[in-house]
Amino acid sequence: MSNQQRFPEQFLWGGATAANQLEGATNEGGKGPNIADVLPGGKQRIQILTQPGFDFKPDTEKYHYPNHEAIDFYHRYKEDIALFAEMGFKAFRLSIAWSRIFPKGDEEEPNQEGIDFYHRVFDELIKYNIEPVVTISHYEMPLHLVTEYGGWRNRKVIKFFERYVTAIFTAYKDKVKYWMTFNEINSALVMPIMSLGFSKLEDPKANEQAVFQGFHHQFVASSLATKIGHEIIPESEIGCMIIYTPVYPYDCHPDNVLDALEKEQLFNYFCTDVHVRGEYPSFINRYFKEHGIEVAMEDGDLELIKEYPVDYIALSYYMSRTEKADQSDVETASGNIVSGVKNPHLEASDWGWEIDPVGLRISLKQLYDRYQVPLFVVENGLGAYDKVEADGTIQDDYRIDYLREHISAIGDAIEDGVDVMGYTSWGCIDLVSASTGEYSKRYGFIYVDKHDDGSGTMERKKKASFDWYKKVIETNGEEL
Ligand code: BGP
Repeated sequence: MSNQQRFPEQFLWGGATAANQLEGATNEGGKGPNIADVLPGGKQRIQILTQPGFDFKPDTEKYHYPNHEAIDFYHRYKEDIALFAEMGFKAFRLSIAWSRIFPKGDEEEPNQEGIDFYHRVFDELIKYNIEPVVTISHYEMPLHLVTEYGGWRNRKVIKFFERYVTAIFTAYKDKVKYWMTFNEINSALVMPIMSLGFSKLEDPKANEQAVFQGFHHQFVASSLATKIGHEIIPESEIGCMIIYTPVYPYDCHPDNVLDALEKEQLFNYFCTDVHVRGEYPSFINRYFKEHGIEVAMEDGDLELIKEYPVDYIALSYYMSRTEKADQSDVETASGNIVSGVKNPHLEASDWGWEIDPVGLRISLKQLYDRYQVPLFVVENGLGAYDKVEADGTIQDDYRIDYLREHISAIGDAIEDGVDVMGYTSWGCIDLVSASTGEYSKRYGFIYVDKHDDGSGTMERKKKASFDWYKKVIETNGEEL
């Protein structure tokens, strides 16, 4: 397939990860526990993420989420980065674990050992001309801020976050240009525990009140990060990060079209409108009124949000979503992150995530039409069960097919006039899954010999997709 010169010269090809799913070494280097450290893997995890009223009493002894070990990037980063360099990565997205820098979250001074660790990682990336792309907060709130402060519901957390971003911008000002504030900020609408640091509340009304209050604090915090980041690193680019799932109406019945539009406004555009336009969108007023939500704000909050919008939008894209106002007569798409109804035109992954490459082109066009700021696809990929063959190879053709179609859709969007900065596929090296807390849902070009029962050597092996992606980068997306 030829896609000659569809991708710009400086396109940031690479892969994406998050500290809690990658590093392990949970108790090393002075790191404190964070929210991800105390979430167990398997069925119990999904309940904790989504079930209202889960009695959240973290017990670090009882809960053993595999991120205690994850894939041990903390000790093996040199080997892993050398493999990324071999694939020709131009960029590597990683997150900084807040609790490595501020172990409890509310200290005055940062933990030097934590600062030093990321210096070593960034130096290693720079050695190979790989641009670090840093998520400031990726589902990793220090546990103390969760248990003692109630997470982002508490306005005091803004101050702690301000200290954290000041410390990391200052430390890494000569090494990191690309930053993003909160991973998948809008995901709190379905699972607040990961990003806002509290379990879904039993009473839906109280839950929504808490979520939107948490959002407001994060919006203020994000604007402060943009302000401080630009002061300390004038050439920095600081983005927001959302999970984008275009919402399709089930059919052309006007009620269904309106229903899909409203769900899209709330899930896809509420957070980005505030982050990019610097204003709460007018559609939210009616929603707040009908749901009895009153967001407490302080003087100067709205001015700050207006003055310091983000520079670009980073997005994760895994699936589209189909909605119908009355869902009583249709099958639901229960595997999707936000369920909706089953789309009869789409296949799904082994975990029920509906696969829709055209949806990625639609997403990019929709976002660019609305905001006219650069877009960065920082997550996309296929979670699958991989098999090591008798000869030691891993033939993940299904992953290559998935990625080829999605990258091609980005090429189409670029030809449509959309400004796309780069593509970092999710889990470029196998790591722990965020939703299942297990190793068996694999995304990587690099296989890691580690299994859900705790067995495995952690040995790294190249999958068939490794050479394929290397070629994609080498030809700047011409050969897919
Ligand atoms: C996103 C998260 C990632 C990641 C990815 C894949 O929602 O930002 O942390 O894990 O999804 O999801 P999962 O690991 O659940 O398959």
